[in-house]
Amino acid sequence: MNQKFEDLTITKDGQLLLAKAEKDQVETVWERHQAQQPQCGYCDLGLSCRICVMGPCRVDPFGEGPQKGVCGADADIIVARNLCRMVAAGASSHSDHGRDLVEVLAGVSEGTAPGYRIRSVEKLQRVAAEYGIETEGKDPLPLAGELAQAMMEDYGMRQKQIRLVDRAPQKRRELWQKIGITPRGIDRETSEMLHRTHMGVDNGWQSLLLQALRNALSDGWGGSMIATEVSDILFGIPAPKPTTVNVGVLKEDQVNIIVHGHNPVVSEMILKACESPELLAFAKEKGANGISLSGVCCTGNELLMRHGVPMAGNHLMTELVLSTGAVEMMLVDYQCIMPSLGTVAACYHTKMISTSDKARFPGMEHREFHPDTAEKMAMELVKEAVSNFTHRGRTYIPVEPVNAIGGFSVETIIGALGGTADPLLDAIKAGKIRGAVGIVGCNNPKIKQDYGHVTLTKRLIENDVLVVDTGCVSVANAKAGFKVPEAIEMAGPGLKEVCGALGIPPVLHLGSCVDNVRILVLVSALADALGVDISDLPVAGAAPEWYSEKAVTIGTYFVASGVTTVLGPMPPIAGSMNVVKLLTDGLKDVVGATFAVEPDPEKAALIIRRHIEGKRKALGLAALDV
Ligand code: BF8
Ligand code: SF4
Repeated sequence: MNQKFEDLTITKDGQLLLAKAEKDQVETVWERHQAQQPQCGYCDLGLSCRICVMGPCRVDPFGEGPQKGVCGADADIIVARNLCRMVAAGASSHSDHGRDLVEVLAGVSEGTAPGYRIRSVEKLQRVAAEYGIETEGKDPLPLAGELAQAMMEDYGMRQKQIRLVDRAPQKRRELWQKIGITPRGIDRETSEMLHRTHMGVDNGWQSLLLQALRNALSDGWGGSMIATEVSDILFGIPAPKPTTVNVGVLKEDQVNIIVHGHNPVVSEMILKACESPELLAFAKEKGANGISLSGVCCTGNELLMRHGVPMAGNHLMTELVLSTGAVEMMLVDYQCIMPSLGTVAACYHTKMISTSDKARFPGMEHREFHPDTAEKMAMELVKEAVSNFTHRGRTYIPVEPVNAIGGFSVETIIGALGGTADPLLDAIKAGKIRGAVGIVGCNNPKIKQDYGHVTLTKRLIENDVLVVDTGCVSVANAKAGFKVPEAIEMAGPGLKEVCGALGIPPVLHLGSCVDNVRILVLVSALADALGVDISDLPVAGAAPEWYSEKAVTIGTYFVASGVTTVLGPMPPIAGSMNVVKLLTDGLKDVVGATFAVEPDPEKAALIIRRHIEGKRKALGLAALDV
């Protein structure tokens, strides 16, 4: 590897473990990324198409070679179709995750999911009421069954509109209605998106992109929102709790188990097994001082939010945590799990377990979790992890963990404000807080790991912009020390005063990627309190290091909901200036928000601050010249 590790990641644990991986001859994502250079220019511009077998086709961006595919599709159609299919894939991933949770909710109601229960009856009743279900005098279990059925209907096509769209401000709902993008069934929108991008169906690049907005909304206000709400019902509404982050959370003297993936259906059962007295005693027998569970990626965020379970790292750390040699077992479910992990683990004693019937990986043992047997399966697997402790070789845990606080659900944020959003609004009106930004998304080897997230966050909070984050950003920001109350010292004077009075950090951890819907709920509450639309608020979204199709969908539902969003890496659309112009400018006249692309986080911070001050001015609030 000829790049300096400091050029690849800003994190100390990442740099030190890259050196260790090199010594151990473990190949990493960065090396494979380098080996792929130069990546295909046609694909990068979105100008290649392999939708049908008259192709594959490509359009020459320099105007010298072919300008149309075999079927006659031009650059605009090809670029739009490719992007639309990314949105459909992202929406289906989140929504399928939500569906798995709804099935567990139904199982709890029927008594066929013994390890699970209703942890938040209050939220169950609240969400059931939103679905128009009579809650008065009903026991939680039958109520859970009715809610699960109603949510399943949301996935189908019987309705004109999915239920939770009603949470959006009235003006936004009217706008969606007017332009015809109110999401109907969750699966329906994804299925229609795939239909419309089949050869010979929708060949209007604008109408295709409008359907992409509707498809993304079916995720944001549908599949993902259901995933978050049902997770809260089954596992509890998150509340602030202390935790620790980075590779230093691994313990030399304990059995280390890592959960990776997204759905808390698996990780919650593993946590329960790790706490069982029987297995803790077994760990002692094997010479370990306990069982230490930690997470990577979003299922880790789910556990961190609700239980304060530590986080070993974000997306680009998932291979490197294994090269500590200190992990007895890693359990994965689905999404963002590199198929390289089994090969990395084979260099150490780590056991790799795949758990989902829909996700298999090379070099992993497949042990399927189902709601009826999950509890038992978790006990068996944790026992195997403990037994593996005696096979451990030399370990390398090169850093001390960093403290952080997670668990900021909308409920706790409003609670911390004294029951209404008013104090936050007052602080925004007074200019102590200029606005709020949701920084979301992944790591991507195209960008120095965590540099985009941490730099953007730093610049925003020092300029009195409140930051909320999710997914892999939230881990980056926690590692950087932004998530302890003392971090207000890094904030501007106004934000420092407000957060100091509330005893909260200037950067609030809102959860996993499906939890981006908490941001939608929060901005809706702010818009309602002000009597305006979401697009009028001094808020923005950002995804400085995104890589996944899910991130495209999230960005799209943010924008369709009225939140202007700045992307770091350029999506594969530059082959069509029409598509680029529509997404970065034209959408303003359609949904009141746009995308922007700026890989340099210093410049992205300026774009966002200008946007926020512009919105303040339009609301009649004091605005700064940025
Ligand atoms: O859903 S932020 S790398 S882990 S896609 Fe994946 Fe991106 Fe991380 Fe979670 Ni979200
Ligand atoms: Fe080529 Fe058209 Fe087929 Fe795409 S759909 S591969 S552009 S013929």
